[in-house]
Amino acid sequence: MKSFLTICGTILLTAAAVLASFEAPARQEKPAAPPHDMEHMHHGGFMQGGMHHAVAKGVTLDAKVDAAAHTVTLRVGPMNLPAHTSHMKMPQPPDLVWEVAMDGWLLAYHPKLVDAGGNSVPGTVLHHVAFWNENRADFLCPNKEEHIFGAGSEMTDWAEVPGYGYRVQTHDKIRIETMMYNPTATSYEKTYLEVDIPYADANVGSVSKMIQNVYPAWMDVASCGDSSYDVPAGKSEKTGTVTVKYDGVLLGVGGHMHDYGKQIVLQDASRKETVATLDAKSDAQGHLESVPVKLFVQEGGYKFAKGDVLKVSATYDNPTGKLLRDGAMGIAVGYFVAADETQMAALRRNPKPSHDMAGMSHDH
Ligand SMILES: [Cu+2]
Repeated sequence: MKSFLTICGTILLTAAAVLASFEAPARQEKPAAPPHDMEHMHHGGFMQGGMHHAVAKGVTLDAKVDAAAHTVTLRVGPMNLPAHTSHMKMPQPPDLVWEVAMDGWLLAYHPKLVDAGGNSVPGTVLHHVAFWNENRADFLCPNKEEHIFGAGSEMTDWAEVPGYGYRVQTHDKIRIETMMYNPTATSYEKTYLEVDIPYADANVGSVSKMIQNVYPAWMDVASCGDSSYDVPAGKSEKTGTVTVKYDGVLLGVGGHMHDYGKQIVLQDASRKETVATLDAKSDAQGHLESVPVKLFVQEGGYKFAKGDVLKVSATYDNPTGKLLRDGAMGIAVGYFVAADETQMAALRRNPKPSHDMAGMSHDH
């Protein structure tokens, strides 16, 4: 299993994280496709490649609330994962929706893979998982839904940042996109993805009153488009910008890249300052192991002003000698705290009428 991105057992590892599929539902076309393909329409990159995933049968979402422990455990499965199967060949779980049953804050996300007997399964078989709040627009890229959590095979653990949480309301619909693969020589039967989510209840106690809202900030070299892009052979760099529309602070920043990723740099171009330079860790073959996290919590956060243009760049060094189609992503990921919380209320959207068309019916 690849390394976990936990920071020396301390509090902070912000959102930092390294995520996974950030292909947002940015595709706006409404193609007439057979129903079994619909779940993946919003994976723009895949569609562009003219490729379709088969949908795995019998995969469901179970949400178990442990009220005493204040933890929700989401469980996606069972999934059968034959050895040596690419993500394109693997039948994939459909998009599944978790309807939130509490009013409060999600504080952390702890993903793991297990088999039916509860034994752990290596994270290498998770291509990515992504959670999207269908009831809210992203504050940087309002054409996308709010992307609240993601992880790839590095199984990034999003640790709690004490005093901060992601606000949810009863009936919020969180769409869960899961993509599996199995590059290993071992087949795994009846695999489950579990994500433990500690939460705080808004209706209980004084503690919850001290929690500040965070907004996940995905600062992508693809700006507000599809996150996947082609990476050429050899060294390459891709740069994008995104404009901050609210005053506030960034609590910390991590990054998400794919194999052969080298570095992510986040700059505030308006201020001509480098916010963070994150050097990826890879194994000898260039397979990505982790991207570090830089925290600003101690200093009260890194200040962003409304109108600031953020510049993100990602460098890759692809040793395969060929272009890797949709092989790269470059995203700086952090938690944003708004100076004026009331402005953020405008990001709330009306729920979609139906989930049969997940990813297709976004009203951009
Ligand atoms: Cu990715």
